[in-house]
Amino acid sequence: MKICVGLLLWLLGRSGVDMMEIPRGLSIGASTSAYQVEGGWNASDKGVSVWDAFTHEESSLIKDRENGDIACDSYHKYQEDVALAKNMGLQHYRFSVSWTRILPNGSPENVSRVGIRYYKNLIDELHTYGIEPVVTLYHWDHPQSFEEVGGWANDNMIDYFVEYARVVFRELGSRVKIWSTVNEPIIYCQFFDFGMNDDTRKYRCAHNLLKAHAKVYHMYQREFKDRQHGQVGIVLLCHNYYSLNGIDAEAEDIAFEFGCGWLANPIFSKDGDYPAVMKQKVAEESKYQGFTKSKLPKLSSSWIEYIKGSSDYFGLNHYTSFMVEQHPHLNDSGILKSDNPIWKKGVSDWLNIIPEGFGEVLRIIKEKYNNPPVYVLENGLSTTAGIEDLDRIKFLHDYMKQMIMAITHDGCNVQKYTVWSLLDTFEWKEAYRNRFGLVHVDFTNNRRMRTPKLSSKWLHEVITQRQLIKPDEFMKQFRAASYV
Ligand SMILES: *[C@@H]1O[C@H](CO)[C@@H](O)[C@H](O)[C@H]1NC(C)=O
Ligand SMILES: *[C@@H]1O[C@H](CO)[C@@H](O)[C@H](O)[C@H]1NC(C)=O
Ligand SMILES: CC(=O)N[C@H]1CO[C@H](CO)[C@@H](O)[C@@H]1O
Repeated sequence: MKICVGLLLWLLGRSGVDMMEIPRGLSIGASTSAYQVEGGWNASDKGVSVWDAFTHEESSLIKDRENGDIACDSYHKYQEDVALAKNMGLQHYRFSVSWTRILPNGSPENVSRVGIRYYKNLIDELHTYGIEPVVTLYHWDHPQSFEEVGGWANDNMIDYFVEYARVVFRELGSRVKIWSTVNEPIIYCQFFDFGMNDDTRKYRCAHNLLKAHAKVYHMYQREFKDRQHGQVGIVLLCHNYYSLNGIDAEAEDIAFEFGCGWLANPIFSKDGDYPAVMKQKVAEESKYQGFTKSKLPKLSSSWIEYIKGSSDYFGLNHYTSFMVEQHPHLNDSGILKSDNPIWKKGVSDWLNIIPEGFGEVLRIIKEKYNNPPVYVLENGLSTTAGIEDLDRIKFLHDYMKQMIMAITHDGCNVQKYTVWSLLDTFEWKEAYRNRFGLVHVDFTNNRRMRTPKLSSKWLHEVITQRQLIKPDEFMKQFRAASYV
């Protein structure tokens, strides 16, 4: 389909349809993560990560027995990725650094020059086109050797992470102004931690990730901030909740605190520490289950002070909402989650499409945490493979509209909006079935050919015109422009 972009712009500009403006200063970008796109799992001296080991050893637990050995092959095709981002007009690009590409055996004394070179090249390429790099240090792919001594349940991981982060800041920090420490720690601990699947370990895992985050934040302030002037934050997944009977606000709040609040409260609240309701409920349930003390580890008062405020922005991933009701002794929260049968879903069964929930979450963050700067670092829809992704355009439009209303009506301090994802990626246990990309990737072919979907053309128009273009308007004008 060949289109005349100039005409499309002209038609849209003239359409006279009342469209919402993109707030001044809101940066729009797209996101990926290392294991999900890079491939090159054994390129050069790269070490083995937990995801390399897991997909190779437990392939039966992954859809189609797939893995990320090649994924989108972004390790070799990063210039193509950046060109796609540039053609879309993206203002920032969020990606993550692979721990084992930088430190093949985990030791900070053994830095891979080839690994560092790869990320320097990628970042330089982004800067060439004026695209701001937003870089996550850890998106779940730590060295397998650390997993073998306990992974995130082992307190030593905290210092391993600090050592790794120091190398990355030293080597790449002059080129990067926005860092994220950890992506969605709770989700990692709840669903992807490879150890025993028990509550005690889950709480310990999150406890150590929280401390590791805070230590890296303070290390940056001490050792790099003066020279590099960057920001360091954390990325949390926050769902929205609606009580099943429509009146149980307590159920909604408990669900929020056991999800988003678990790590947001220690970092962003005025008093710090784990949420009060979480401390209380886990202590009660632990006693009920016969534990001699709470399964939730205690934060000492010095840790509480040290962790409080340890993030320059609130990195938010948001996709979905759930129904909730209280159910004593179900999990520690006493919350039963469900879906409303009338809700539409993405291809991922957890992804209920509820645009209003996005606005709710932004307002809750504003209220609970004193309106911090929010960088939305993931939001998007999974579909099946294909190029004509009208569902995605509608999803992005509807979610962005709620976000813009939260900004303009409610004063929420949202500064970045980032679509997950730039490309179709390896979606963890769902492998290549669930496609979140603005760009289609042909995983059946070794060349991993990339084809921009319709949504990437829509997003390009949104960014260049700074208008939230309505999906039907876009399609009308797009069809008109396609047929000249
Ligand atoms: C790297 O892994 C691929 C499988 O993805 C394998 O075919 C190849 O031999 C490996 N290369 C090295 C150098 O081990
Ligand atoms: C660095 O890597 C080399 C080669 O893999 C290895 O022999 C050496 O022991 C490593 N050094 C440290 C300090 O881990
Ligand atoms: C978050 C969580 O742990 N949810 C669990 C609560 O209990 C039900 C029923 O036992 C599980 O299916 C959920 O996974």
